[in-house]
Amino acid sequence: MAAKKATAKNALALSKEQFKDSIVKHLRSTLGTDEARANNQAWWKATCSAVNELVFDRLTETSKANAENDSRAVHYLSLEFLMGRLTVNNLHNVGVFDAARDALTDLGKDINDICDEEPDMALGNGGLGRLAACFIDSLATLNYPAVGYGIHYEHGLFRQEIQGGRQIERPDSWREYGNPWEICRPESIQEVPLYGYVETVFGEDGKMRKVWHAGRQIKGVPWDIPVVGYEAKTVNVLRLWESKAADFFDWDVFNAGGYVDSQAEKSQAEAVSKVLYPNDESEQGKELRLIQQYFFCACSLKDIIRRYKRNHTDFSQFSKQAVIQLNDTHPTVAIPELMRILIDEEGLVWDDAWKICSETFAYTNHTLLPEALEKWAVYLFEKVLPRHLEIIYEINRRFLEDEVEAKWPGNDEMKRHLSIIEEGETRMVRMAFLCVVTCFKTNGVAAMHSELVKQDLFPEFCELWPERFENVTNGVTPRRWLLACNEELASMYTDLVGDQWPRDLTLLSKANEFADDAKFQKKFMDIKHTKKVQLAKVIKDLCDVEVDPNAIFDIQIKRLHEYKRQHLNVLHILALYRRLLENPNYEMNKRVFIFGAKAAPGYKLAKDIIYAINKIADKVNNDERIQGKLKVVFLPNYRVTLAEKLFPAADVSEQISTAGYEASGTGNMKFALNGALTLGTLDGANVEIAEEVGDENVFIFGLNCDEVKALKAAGYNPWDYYYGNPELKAVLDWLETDYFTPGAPGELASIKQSLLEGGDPYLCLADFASYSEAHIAVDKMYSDKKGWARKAIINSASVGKFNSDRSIEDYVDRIWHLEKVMPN
Ligand code: OX2
Repeated sequence: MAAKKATAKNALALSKEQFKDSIVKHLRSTLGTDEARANNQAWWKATCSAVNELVFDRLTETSKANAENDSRAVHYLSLEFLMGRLTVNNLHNVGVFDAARDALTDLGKDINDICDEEPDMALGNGGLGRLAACFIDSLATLNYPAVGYGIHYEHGLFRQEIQGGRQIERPDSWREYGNPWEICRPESIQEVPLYGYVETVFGEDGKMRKVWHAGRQIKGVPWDIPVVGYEAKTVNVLRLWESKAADFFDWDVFNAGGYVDSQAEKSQAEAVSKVLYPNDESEQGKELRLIQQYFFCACSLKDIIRRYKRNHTDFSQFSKQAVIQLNDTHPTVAIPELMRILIDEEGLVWDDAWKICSETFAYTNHTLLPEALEKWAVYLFEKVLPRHLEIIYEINRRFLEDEVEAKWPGNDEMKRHLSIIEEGETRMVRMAFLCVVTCFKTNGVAAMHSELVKQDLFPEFCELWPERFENVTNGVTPRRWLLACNEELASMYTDLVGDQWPRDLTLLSKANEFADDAKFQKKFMDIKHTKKVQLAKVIKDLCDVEVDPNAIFDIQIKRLHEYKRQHLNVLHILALYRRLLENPNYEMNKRVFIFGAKAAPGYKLAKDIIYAINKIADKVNNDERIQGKLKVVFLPNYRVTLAEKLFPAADVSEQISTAGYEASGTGNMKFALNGALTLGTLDGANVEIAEEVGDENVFIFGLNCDEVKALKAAGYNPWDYYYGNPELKAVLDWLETDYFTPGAPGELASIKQSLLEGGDPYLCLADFASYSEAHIAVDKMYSDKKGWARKAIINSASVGKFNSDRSIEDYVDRIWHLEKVMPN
């Protein structure tokens, strides 16, 4: 019997024949070509246009329903949305994937080739941006009124090339030849003021007012990306702002004969949405970055207020109608901006404006890393956003004089400690403090992280307002991360539990009953093998390395960062390699270590680690002495599209951050869902994954969070571990030789240096022995085929909790309090 497929039920669904007609029609009338002349790119665009006939209709119906119901909506402000490709996902969500595939087949085209034409929409760095993408998918699927707001970057995250083992950054041009999913909305353009000065004026009534005379204006042009809910009638919008020079400026200067100046004005304005900052979890102290933040917040708030005013004449209902979620501190400047609009433009008094703001904004914290907690120099604020700085000062004054004084009377040290303004040589605005002081809720992204947010990051704020702190554990959309990326496993689950699991992922738990069933195990592991064969081909194509699909595929894919400890993985690989060289009979299953990671362009050590992985791979993969038992692969240009091929093919999921540093992780969830076993520390959501799948089905190693803190407090000395563990010493010393970089000794030495002289801030050496033992346990377990299959099944079947639909329902219950709206 042919495997059943989960496809979205859809009253509007097109038959194969209708789809064919529609594609051909669009080839001709939209793209000006025909079946004979069209290239794959044209076929792809025609396919998208055919889908859009369904999608755009629903978009209109959704916005009509929301307007008619005057429904409360969430506005998700995020500097990053890591959408990846949309075609396959949209086909699935609209419920026409099969029709499209069959139509294209009839037309002589392979749907995979056609969909491969789509560039990734990489408007984000990593987990934070991908989370935003999963969340808007879930919001639409659950029929909640929601708008995602962000920046329409001309260039997304850089394309990574590897040359001579090193990362080279190339510009990403995702929309160079147009993007069929986006709609420009010139009717909703917004003006954004910048720079200038603030004037105090007194009205005829004697009342004081502030007037901001901006020195420059730019305009924000909205581009709407439809967000198609699964099986849902809802199509929400992701509205991304593109910056352009404000028209009148061009003309004034131009008419005065300043052609060159008018061009400069234009390119300065356009620079604002030109590039995504390629930093993950580190502050980027650039004026342009502050302007980016303000630009998209200002445009989005104006848009929200414009929509609100369609049904309201005053602001009394504003916080009932709109909740604004700040995705990390990047959109914090929306807070003083709303205060400014309400007071300076709408004429509200401070207390009323403050009440609205503090009932409207909520804030999600994604990291505890001190370098990622944004601070902006006061002088920069003063220059770019002078009125906003005044407002921040006033928010701070009231907070310190009223709330802090009441709780800790006369305690100036506490005031200094909690002030939104950090005193020092360069005075700074602490954005996270501004969020916590204003927002009605602050949440972390996994249970453990949310506890640390309360205990370590904001303990005094938590004492002041314990009710403001929440947890919402992250999740991932099962539509993209199982249904679309692992067709084979998806069909198997549909056979087992019916076609509703892409909404209710807990249905998969039925597979637990079959975890010991030989036939079920075989089917499950055959699928894993198929996905490994497919990945092996990708590896051959991209890296020219042959890997054996019978080997253990051990994968670490995430941004390159010291706290994520790719270098701990490297040290262990070297130890294994050394064992194999010393003892050719060393018993182990064949193992392929696969990495995918981008390093921030300015992050030297992270780039050195990429270089080390590639150099070690060159050596290991070509060393005949080890008989192919060990392979190392670094896949270039890790991104959503590559991730979709990696998660389904993994046996082992490397989640090895120093405990207490990874807020949640979401890759860990995608791996488990696709049947990989976690090898990880008790960090972030690993803790909850272990709870769900059972401790016996994960490999936990290393220091826990309290032990990390204790070791650091006691004075951690990495040299103790270096001298105490001969194998560790040997592999570290190896890095200083020219073994992996013939003729160039010392090229990999920076890693050793950071781990010894550099103090090993992320405790790689402290965790090495335990990590190495855990790997032995992995290897042993893999030899027990049935035992492994059982664990893989249990993992996949037991992570229903990590559906991003559940995360969204938690946000709705605990923070947003939305009602569903069903479009017609
Ligand atoms: C990431 C966190 O590092 C990761 O742990 C988390 O899963 C993800 O956000 C989504 O919540 N930039 N990226 C993150 O935090 C920041 C800041």
